[in-house]
Amino acid sequence: MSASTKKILLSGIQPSGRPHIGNYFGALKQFVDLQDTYESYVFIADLHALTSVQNGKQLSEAIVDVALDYLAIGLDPEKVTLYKQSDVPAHTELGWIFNCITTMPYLMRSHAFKDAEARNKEINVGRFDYPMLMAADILLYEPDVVPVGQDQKQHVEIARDTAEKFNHIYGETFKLPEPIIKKRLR
Ligand code: LTN
Repeated sequence: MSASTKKILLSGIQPSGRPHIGNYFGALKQFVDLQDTYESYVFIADLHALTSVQNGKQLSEAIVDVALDYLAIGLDPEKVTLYKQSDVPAHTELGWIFNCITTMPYLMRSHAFKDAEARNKEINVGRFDYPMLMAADILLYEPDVVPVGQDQKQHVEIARDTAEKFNHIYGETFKLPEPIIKKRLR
């Protein structure tokens, strides 16, 4: 199949510490398994990591570690477009536009927000808004599929809701992506 007729896959991983075996089986392995079937975009979500890492040196190192791990597990840069989120300003630009069509009560219903708030009331605004940047990460590339771990399922649903909401307000623009969730082994 030529590149232009392949379906599109997009996913990312947050560089806040070294990816572990759970990330590997939960999400990363799927990127490798699917790289021949899909036109793939896989990125390092460094702006998302800023919601929890505020040490520049630590973040720079984690970015390089994730890049090395991507290569080590067998992602082929000849086949897959590998990039760093902050190198593409459109992610934050579209994230802002999504902020303006999304309500606070809607975001307050997210599991990730409730969990974070239960642990610490003083969560930062970036943390609260995490799903809007993630919706932008996804919808910009018009992917057909978004392979993620089980813990990210709701974030992909939020991206779908946001696409629908935008399309409703401004006219048909964004494609609704399907999550691919790996079943737990047991
Ligand atoms: N939230 C994800 C990382 C992530 C992502 C994305 C995954 C940021 N943007 C877009 C898929 C699509 C995580 O913590 N693993």
